[in-house]
Amino acid sequence: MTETVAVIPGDGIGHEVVPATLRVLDAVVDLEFVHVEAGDAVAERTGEPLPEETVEAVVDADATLFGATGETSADVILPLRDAVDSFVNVRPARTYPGVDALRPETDLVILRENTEGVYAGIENRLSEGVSTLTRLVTRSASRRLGEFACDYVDANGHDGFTVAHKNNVMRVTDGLFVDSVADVAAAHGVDIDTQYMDAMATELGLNPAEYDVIVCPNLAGDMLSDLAAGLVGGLGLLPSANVGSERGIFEPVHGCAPDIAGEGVANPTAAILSGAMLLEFLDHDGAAADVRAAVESTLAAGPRTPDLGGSANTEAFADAVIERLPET
Ligand code: GGG
Repeated sequence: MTETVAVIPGDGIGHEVVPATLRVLDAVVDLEFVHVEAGDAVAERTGEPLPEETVEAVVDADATLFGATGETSADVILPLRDAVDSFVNVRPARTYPGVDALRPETDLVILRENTEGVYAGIENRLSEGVSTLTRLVTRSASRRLGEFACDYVDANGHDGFTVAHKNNVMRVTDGLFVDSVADVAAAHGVDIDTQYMDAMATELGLNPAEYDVIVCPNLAGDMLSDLAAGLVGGLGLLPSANVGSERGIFEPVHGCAPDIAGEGVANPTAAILSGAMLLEFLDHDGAAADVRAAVESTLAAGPRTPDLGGSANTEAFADAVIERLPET
């Protein structure tokens, strides 16, 4: 049976990198795409950034390809992650031959808690000059992330993982986070170490090869992955997978990039590699490997987009990837 994929370009360069990715996916696997809207533009038109039909399409689909949203991100991607119970966001960051990277030795994966922390949306304006934000951490979500991390290191041949936290300051919330993840790791016999997330930010810049798999709370994962993007050649290279028990949403780590939106020059690598993660999630491992290999060889030989020093546009890069795919 043909699997269905909900497709949400969102805003800005989402409308450039997502169509390029669909062309690549179309070249390797037969999928049925269900096109739906979300983000700033639909909010401006209708007053609703996340139409009900979009949520339904995402819940009904086997997987979702998401581009990027702008000001309405919190109203779009956070509820969508909840809708498919995606408790972890998998964000690999590595370098590629042909790409000028600040730290070419970087090759790591961030496993970001995806439902809680300061992204749980519990904010209040108490008075004109006072606002509060509640940081939510539960044992169950932290353990679930820990279980995923243990399975992930086993499945991918890693020795263990590093937990990023700040439990010297956020003693109660990150105390619970670290203890819960550590309990699970101990039960699985998986080695872990722990590190303050601010110290990790420095160490990542100086010695990225020290890191393999990083497990962290929600906001830390959002920030550390952007930092990692800076080490490997830019945000145009980082894919991600919001993984739930039965559904997944696959999105480039980058945002909607209003500064270049509409010019057709956005780097679609992150979106295409998110598409490869989507293919793997749907058990099309061979097709996923083909897409990755084609992206790697395109990055190595060119053409490349302007963010990587080239002059190719989004479509030309996608064409070059498609040309490098095996004949079907
Ligand atoms: N595709 C990435 C995107 O739309 N990013 C906007 C953003 O700020 N997302 C917040 C998040 O990833 O939690």
